[in-house]
Amino acid sequence: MDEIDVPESHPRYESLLTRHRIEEGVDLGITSRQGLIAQGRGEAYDYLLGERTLESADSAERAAAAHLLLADHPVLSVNGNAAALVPGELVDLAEATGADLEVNLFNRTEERMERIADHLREHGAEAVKGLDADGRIPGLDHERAKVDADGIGDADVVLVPLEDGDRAEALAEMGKTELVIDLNPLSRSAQTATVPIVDNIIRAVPGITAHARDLADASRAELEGVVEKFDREAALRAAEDAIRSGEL
Ligand code: PTJ
Repeated sequence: MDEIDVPESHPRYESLLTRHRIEEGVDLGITSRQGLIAQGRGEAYDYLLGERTLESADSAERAAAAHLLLADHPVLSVNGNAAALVPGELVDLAEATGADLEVNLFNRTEERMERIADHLREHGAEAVKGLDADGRIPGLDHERAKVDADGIGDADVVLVPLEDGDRAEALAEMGKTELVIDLNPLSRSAQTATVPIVDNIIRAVPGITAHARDLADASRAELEGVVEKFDREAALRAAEDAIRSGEL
């Protein structure tokens, strides 16, 4: 990665690269200004977690990969922060798992929807859903509820990175298996997820892809074994313990 003028050996390289991508996302009209605040909150948790993927998060990433491979219709939901931080990595994950990519925004504007879809296509996405908006998530106000009927509306497994708690809960209530990436283990999104992945999206998405490639030839029984072995309560507890007792 040669996007910033800082050597990869710099101790804060990843954090500086992340900030650069989010700033650029705002400049490109992809990320909302609220996305900058959300990133700041995420960074604080990442700092407390030691800016690393915990063993429990790695297990969650493997379970997420197994869920995506077992799904009839997996969808990766993409918001303005995810699109700025990991566009190519999301395309790779979609390819590795056969998932659809769908733009789904908290602060929805048609302009930002189009820009994010274009940005994903520039990073190799062939089809991007979300623009039809002919489906609704029950129990949410109008703009936030819009989804594609043949995308998230029809999905059995949805990956929702950096999601707002209300919508995460509403999706879970629709009976969908929800895989959440969120650095805050206490957030409602992480608390309601089938698989809470408490890790930076920058590390989590490539982590899930690596597990999906590793599991590509696994049988259904093996994949179901990975899903069953994952303990969401233990993963949430491990992340909270790491934050509370971390050595900085
Ligand atoms: O693009 P939009 O309109 O869909 O808006 C996206 C944001 C993120 C602004 C919107 O969904 C929002 O306001 O989210 P919240 O309620 O601030 O929640 C975001 C969660 O993601 C928080 O719990 C953060 O700790 C977490 N987070 C932020 N950055 C990262 C992160 N988790 C993982 N990796 C990150 N880089």
